[in-house]
Formats: sequence, structure tokens, C-alpha cells
Amino acid sequence: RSRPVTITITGAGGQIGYALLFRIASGALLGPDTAVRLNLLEIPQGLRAAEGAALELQDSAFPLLAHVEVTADPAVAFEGANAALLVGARPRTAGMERGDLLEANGGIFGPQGRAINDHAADDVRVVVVGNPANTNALIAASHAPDVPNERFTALTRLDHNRALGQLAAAVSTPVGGIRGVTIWGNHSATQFPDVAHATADGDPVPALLAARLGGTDAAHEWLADHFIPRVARRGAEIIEVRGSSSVASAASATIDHMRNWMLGTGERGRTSAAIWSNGEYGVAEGVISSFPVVAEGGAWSVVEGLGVDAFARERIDASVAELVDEREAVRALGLI
Ligand code: NAX
Repeated sequence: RSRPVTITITGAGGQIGYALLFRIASGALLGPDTAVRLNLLEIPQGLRAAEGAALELQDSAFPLLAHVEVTADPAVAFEGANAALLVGARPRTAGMERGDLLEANGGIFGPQGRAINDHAADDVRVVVVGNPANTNALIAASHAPDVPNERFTALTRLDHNRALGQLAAAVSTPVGGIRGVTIWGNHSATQFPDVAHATADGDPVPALLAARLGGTDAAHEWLADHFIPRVARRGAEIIEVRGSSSVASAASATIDHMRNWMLGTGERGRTSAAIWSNGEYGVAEGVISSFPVVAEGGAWSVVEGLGVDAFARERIDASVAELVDEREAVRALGLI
């Protein structure tokens, strides 16, 4: 058995943290042959909850769990980190303006980026879950000059998985048969879930929808008026129905993201992740945007060459404009 892999989880005393820890310790991220060390970072108010989770981890006697560290010190938490899951963030509270939200999160993700720069392992890979995830990832990246920008990503896999779930129901196919869905842009209401190139058991989804709904116009209408807004607002729907925000699905998507990144997307092919833009598909350079991606050899790459029609162009551009706007706002605040 090889050396344990060190995984740092911030906000580990919170809801998503609680759902993540037990799955990672049981091998869901790196498989049944790789031992893990878990470093749990919390703020002082969250330390007891994280310590409690650590007690339960001990009581679970996971054979793969080599060590658990609970700390409020980022330097300790990111020491030797091979993977960093940045979940803890400052939520938007009533009356909070966007500038306040970005500034509060800049106060978290700037120092965490710096601590990753100074303490993490050379191969560190970072996924930001805490919102506003894409811009928080950008802030962290800009404080880690020695870490390649490509190592900072944000989670849009939950949006991707939500889109898969909706499509599977719409065309009555098991979710495992759906391929080729893309989430573009920001993890926000402007995101664009794109099914133009999606297939269900090998058949094109747009044609299946047209056959079911009575023509291409009806299919288009369903996508624009039902599917896209439902995926983009699924978080609010979960809160309304469950009485609490998405937790297990968010943790599951975070594990999907990191597992694919570290071990490869393999034959299931492409997925969606928010990664550093080098200008692919006309997306502004230097923002962290969701793209169609595959992972191989420990690196994400954008799947190039997909057709983008006028409908898609408009929506991609709108979401990217929001990312550029957020970048300008954090730049004006001196956060990047
Ligand atoms: P919780 O409030 O349950 O947990 C957050 C934890 O983070 C708390 O224990 C808090 O003490 C801790 N924390 C705050 N600041 C910290 C810091 N500077 N260092 C370390 N820990 C810190 O929220 P939870 O439901 O777990 O959600 C966490 C984040 O995920 C939120 O920002 C939420 O908006 C975001 N989400 C992102 C999703 C995505 O798809 N990208 C989906 C799910 C989720 O809504």
C-alpha cells in the first residue's frame, strides 16, 4: 500500500463537511487501496463540530483512514495537502450587498490561497465549493503565485449531475446512459446547462425530446422554460422541499469532481468543471469558468470543437459576463 494521500477539508464542521468526511474515509474518493489523512480546517466557532466528526470517524474504524487532524490554523491544515476541498465560506445574509459578500470571502480565500502556496504538497489540487465558488477560486489562485492556476477549480459538478438527473427523467433512460451534457459559465443562476450534444443510450437527446414533446419547437421551449431554469434553481427547490440546502448531493458531486481529476474521467468521457480559462470557446481568459472537460494524467482539459449555436452563445456570454464582472469587483476591492 502506498503513502497516505493528505486531503484538507475546510468548513469540515459544517453540513457538507459532515457528508464528505465519511465517504472519503471509506474510500469513495481514491478507491479501496489508497489510505488517506484528513486535515479538517474550521474557524474557532466550528471547531467543536469538527472535533465531534473526528470522534465519529474514529468510531467508524475505517481501515483506510491513517490520521485525522482538526485545526483552526490554515498553515497546519494545508501542510502537505495533495487535495484541498474548500467548503467553508461566508454565506450571504439578509441585507448583504454583493460587494460585502465578495469582500468577506476575499478575507477567507486570500489567506487560504496563501497558506496553500506556502504549505501544500507540490501536486496540490484545489476545488472550491463555498460560494461564490468560481470567484473564490480565482481569489485563492491569485494568492498562490507558486501554484499553477490550473490547480484551482470550482465545483459545477453538482449542476452537471442535476442536469443528468433531469434529462434521465425526461427521456426515461437510466442516468448512467446520459452522456455529453455541459454546464457552462458560473455556478449561479446564469449558468448554462447545454444538452445540444447530449446522448441517451447513444441517441441524440434533442431528437428524443422532440419526439416526446411533439416537435423541435416544443423541445426547445421545454429546454428554455423548464429544464434550464430548473437546473439553475435546483438549490432553491431543494431548500423549499427539504427545509435545508443541498448537502449529500453537494458532497457527492465534490467527490466526483476530485476523483475524476485525480484518477481520470476514463471511458465515461466528458463532464463539467469550472477551470482556469485560457480563452477556449471565446470565454474571457483568466476567469474560472465551467467548461466541457475530460481529465487524464491528473489534469483537466477542455473538450474543443463542439458546435455552439446562437442560443448557446448568448447564454455562455451572459454567464461569462457575470464572471468578468465579479472579477472586476474583487479587483476593485484589492482582493486579487
Ligand atoms: P455550513 O454553514 O453547514 O458549513 C460551513 C462551515 O464552514 C461552518 O462550519 C463554518 O464554521 C465553516 N467556515 C466558515 N468560514 C471558514 C473559514 N474561513 N475556514 C474554515 N471553515 C470556515 O454550510 P454547508 O451547507 O456545508 O455549505 C458550505 C458552502 O457550500 C456554502 O458556501 C454553500 O453556499 C456552498 N455550496 C456550494 C455548492 C456548489 O455546487 N458549488 C452547492 C452546495 C452548497 O450550497
